Amino acid sequence: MNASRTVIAVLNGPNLNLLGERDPEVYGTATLTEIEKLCLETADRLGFDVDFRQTNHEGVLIDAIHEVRRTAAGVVINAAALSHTSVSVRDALAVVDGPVVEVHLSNIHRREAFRHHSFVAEVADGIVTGCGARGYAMAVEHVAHLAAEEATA
Ligand code: CA2
Repeated sequence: MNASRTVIAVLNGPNLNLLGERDPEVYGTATLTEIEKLCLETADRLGFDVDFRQTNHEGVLIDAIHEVRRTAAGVVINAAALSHTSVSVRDALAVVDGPVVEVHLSNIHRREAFRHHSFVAEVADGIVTGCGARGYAMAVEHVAHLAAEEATA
């Protein structure tokens, strides 16, 4: 495997820093720090490091995607509400070298109609939605699987 691509980037969008504070029936009780720990443990088991970030700003999220797009083994992204609105985030993800897996804590298809469409989904290799915090572990595992597959192809 290419040594410069052993980091999985886990990128989080607006308001996810508030997890654990409100709406546990929708988003569960885990805080973002607990989700980061889960990602680190999952990735570590599979031989990957994690670069875990959260921002409330669209441009900062796009800059983060640009920063990791050539160096990360793959990207797990919960763009939060930007998933449903941002063509810019979608376009940035479209030029990521490695696999991209979209994750949502809640099942976006069981919620309001405006959450049913995701621009991110159009450029994602996979989507995990409605599996709570565990969905992040599943997404990290799938990115690791796809990245390892790519490295041996
Ligand atoms: O289910 C998800 O993971 C979402 O990406 C979460 C976003 C929402 O806009 C998406 O439709 C689905 C919202 C994240 C905000 O999280 C909060 C957590 C606690 C309190 C307030 C907001």
